[in-house]
Amino acid sequence: MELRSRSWRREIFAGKFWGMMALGLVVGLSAIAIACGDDDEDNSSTSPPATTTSPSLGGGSPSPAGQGNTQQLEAAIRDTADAWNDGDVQRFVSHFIPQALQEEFGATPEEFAQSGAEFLGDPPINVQNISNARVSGTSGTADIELAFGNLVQGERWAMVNEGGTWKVQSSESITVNIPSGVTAVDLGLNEFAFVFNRSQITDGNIAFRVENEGEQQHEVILAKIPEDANLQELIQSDEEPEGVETIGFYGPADPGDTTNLIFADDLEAGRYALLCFLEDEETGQPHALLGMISEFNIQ
Ligand SMILES: [Cu+2]
Repeated sequence: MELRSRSWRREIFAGKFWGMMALGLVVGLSAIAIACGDDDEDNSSTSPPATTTSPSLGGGSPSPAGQGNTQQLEAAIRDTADAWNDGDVQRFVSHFIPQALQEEFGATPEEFAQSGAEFLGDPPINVQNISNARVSGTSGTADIELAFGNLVQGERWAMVNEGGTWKVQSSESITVNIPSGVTAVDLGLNEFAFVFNRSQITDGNIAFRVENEGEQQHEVILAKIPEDANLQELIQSDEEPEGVETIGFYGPADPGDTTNLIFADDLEAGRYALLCFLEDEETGQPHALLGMISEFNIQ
């Protein structure tokens, strides 16, 4: 069988979701040993977002002490998201060192400027929370909870202050806890199935607690699909099928990897598919065609 199913996914994820993957939501970037917080007092693991006094934002040179600069760091993080949402390529790019842009987007600043305008701002990024912001000299880190469209993601950014501008140096995914009151649905990934208890899904107020229980890498693509769609036909479609909306994405996940798929807003009523298109290590077949495909309904 011709394995065409990847093409529309590639199209989606090479285009619209390229930025999402690149932002470190998916790829486990080699985490630069992040400033480990033995350099100042502002590093309790339970510390809330820093509330230290701060000099005015956007000031020229960084202060040597670091104390108080967390607000500049946080402002830069929010400005990065704003630039994305505004479609302001130059401003967005200005918040990354070239190496980070290369690692996370596979592009030089020039290449990014040429190709970036297409997908910037779609979907919008909403910074929901910044915590554990720390600054030491010209280095900083922060844990960021952001909604990329409807998908909530946790990221840890390592940043560097260059000439008064805080720039992303590297990022890695971190797990966001499922809020209380949200139904946590365990979702196991293995060869070759999505394993979950469909009866747990009674409404759209859910989150998935994902674990790769298998021996191969897997991914989760959550897509809203038309009520009358033929799922088997759909995954073999050459083109991005009409009416398919990708809601969430995770992977590739190594065996044993876990994450939470959390949604900013309840999932709308409708029909949803879970898909994995990674290729079987033995046959090269996409997992979806080997059975790693499932669906559920939200009333
Ligand atoms: Cu798989």
